[in-house]
Amino acid sequence: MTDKELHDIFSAFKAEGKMASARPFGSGHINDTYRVTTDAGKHYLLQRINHSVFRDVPGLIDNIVHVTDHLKQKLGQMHGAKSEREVLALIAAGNGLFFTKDVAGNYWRVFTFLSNTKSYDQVLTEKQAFEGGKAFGTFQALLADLDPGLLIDTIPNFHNIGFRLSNLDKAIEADTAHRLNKLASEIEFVNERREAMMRILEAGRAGLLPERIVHNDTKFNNVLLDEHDKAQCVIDLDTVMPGFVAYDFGDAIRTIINNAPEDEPDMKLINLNIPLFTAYTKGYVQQAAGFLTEAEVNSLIDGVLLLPYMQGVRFLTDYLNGDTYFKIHSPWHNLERARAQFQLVKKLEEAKDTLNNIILKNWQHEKK
Ligand code: ADP
Ligand code: GN1
Ligand code: MG
Repeated sequence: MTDKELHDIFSAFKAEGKMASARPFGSGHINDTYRVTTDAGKHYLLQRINHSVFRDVPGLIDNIVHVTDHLKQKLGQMHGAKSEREVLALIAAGNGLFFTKDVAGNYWRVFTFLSNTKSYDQVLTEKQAFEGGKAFGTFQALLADLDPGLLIDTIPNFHNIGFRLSNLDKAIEADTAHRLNKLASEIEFVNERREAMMRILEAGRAGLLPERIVHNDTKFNNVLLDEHDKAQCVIDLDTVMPGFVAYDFGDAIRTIINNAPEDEPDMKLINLNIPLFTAYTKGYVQQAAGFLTEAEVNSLIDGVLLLPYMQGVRFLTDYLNGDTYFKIHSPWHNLERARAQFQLVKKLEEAKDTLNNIILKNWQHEKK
């Protein structure tokens, strides 16, 4: 995008001042994000919403309005909370809506920029992990009384592993990008675990796990910490919709417990960091103990195994489809990502009992 184009798009929003500069920001795989500074010295976050991923952008924006209004109202009742720093705030466009459409048909939105915050692709300290757990636990707790009927499914079947596996099967069948050869071991890895990975879905279908409003994209760079590494704001609300708490727990752990980045090509470097796992679990359980059922607590470990597995399946599918979904930095990026996720699953399988004991110990401690 040129500065002129960004300037024109930004001027559709009721921000303070005109765009003085814009620079690409963050490392998200889906939306295009820019940090805008205005001639009035204010900072904003301008985003092009990926509408091939999110098919109903007005519905998605409505979801965010419902969720952020509810969070603001709840925080308003809490002593010491600062809702303007702890909840994302959309800026209205001149059309009265919270988004605008450019001449090419792309959707854009603007949030106030939360200054003096950091988002980490990789967690470095137990304090960060603990604060992340607190942030996502509080997020779920505050939304526990929002009517799920108000929200649309922004991506239907988002964490439905049956759906994700059937998409992989279709991609294998079509082999559009002619990449199927050399993937035998990855496909075998997936196949060996198909049934085991259905546990959460089956428990949900049997009515054993409640559907709640959850975040659905809790990788660690979707929580902002302040300059002292205290939790400040949960961001990236595009996938907030009904789901199971184990999905949020598992997706967060996927990025926290891994000593290496999500796309680490060297398998030897993919190791588990148990202290970071323990710290996240402690922060999460502290905030969530008030609403979690025993069945949900027992499902968290299944989420820890499922989410990296499902993420690997999604990366592998995208690789086979010729990289149509996730942003990539090399032609083999999605394959490297898939392999790294499967390696993480192997490590998690080995440590499953240890991890579950940590979850249960923290839960018992909070219930006392
Ligand atoms: P994506 O869906 O592409 O991941 P995000 O909404 O997560 O997009 O935004 C990308 C990055 O921009 C985040 O990881 C974070 O670093 C930063 N970010 C997002 N919203 C804000 C905000 N309101 N203030 C400051 N930084 C933000
Ligand atoms: C995407 O948007 P971002 O980068 O926070 C993806 C998540 C994946 C993640 C993997 C809407 O998240 O589901 O877990 O990449 N978001 C969507 O890094 O598909
Ligand atoms: Mg993000």
